[in-house]
Amino acid sequence: MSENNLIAISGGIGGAKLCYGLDQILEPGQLRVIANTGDDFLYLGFYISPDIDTLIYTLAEVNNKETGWGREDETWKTHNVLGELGADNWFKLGDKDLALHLHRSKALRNGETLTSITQDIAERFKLKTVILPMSDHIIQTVVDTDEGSMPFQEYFVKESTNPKVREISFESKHPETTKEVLEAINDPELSGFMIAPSNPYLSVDPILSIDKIKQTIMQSNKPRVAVSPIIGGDSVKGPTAKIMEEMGLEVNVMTIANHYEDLIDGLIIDNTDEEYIQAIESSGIKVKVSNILMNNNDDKTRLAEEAIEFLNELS
Ligand code: FO1
Repeated sequence: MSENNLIAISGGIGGAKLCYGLDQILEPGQLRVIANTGDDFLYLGFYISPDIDTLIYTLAEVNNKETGWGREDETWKTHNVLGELGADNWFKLGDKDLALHLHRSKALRNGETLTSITQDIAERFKLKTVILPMSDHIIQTVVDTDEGSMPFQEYFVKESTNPKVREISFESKHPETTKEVLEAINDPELSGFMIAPSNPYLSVDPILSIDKIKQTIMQSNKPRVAVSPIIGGDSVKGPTAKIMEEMGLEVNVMTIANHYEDLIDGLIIDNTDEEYIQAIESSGIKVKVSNILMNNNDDKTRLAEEAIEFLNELS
């Protein structure tokens, strides 16, 4: 795999699984992940960046395999005492996870950028992949629902995704990316882009909402492949299918193809969705069919290998 230098565009849990597979088979430094930070928020005075942390914990193999977020072998003493004190504890921070939040929040208060502290933490976890926050500024995903407009984590965790989604927007005073992201996209050695099977509306769109990122990717002549987050008319995990229904979209891989239509050259869909091959290909997107459900680490590396092969076929 020595000739492959990839950029993955990813949110948290689902996307991190493919990034894990890619990380396993690529050489150090060959994978750079542009990570969604639209879910970031301030909580108990800490700067929380869930997708970055899920990516770091997953690639470092210290993630909680059941929840997909947070760390394995976690303890919850601080979380429980916060409850006893009547403080906010709707967003669960484990004790080990809290240490990372103390460290990152202090660095940010001292003027470090999210990019530099993320790089530092990734090195401490001995990652060979580079994790690049989409921005060093706050770009907040706001979910407009039948119960009002709310920041992403209130919708996702506090309200358990129960409100019905009407619209999703991204709010920022500085909707700018970083020089590190632009250098990665413009790297002449880059082989292509991989859009991970993250929620297109909540995890990938915040990244593409930054004009400079979208434009620079569109100007690149490197191939772009997405892995579908929808299998057999449902999401693998998380609320993607529910949100699609609420926004009046048909829950199938054709909708995913249409959503990414001007962005991607190829889409990897599941065997169970074979019936959509012709319709997707007639929209100008090449299709690869595979088993895209990632239940274990072998599934992740196999899918990553197939995705790289497909990307190389399209170049
Ligand atoms: N998700 C939950 O459903 N409940 C939680 O209490 C929770 C805590 C949490 C703490 C740290 C972290 O990095 C992620 C956490 N998540 C939690 C997951 C997270 O909010 C979402 O999965 C992502 O933002 C969606 O990509």
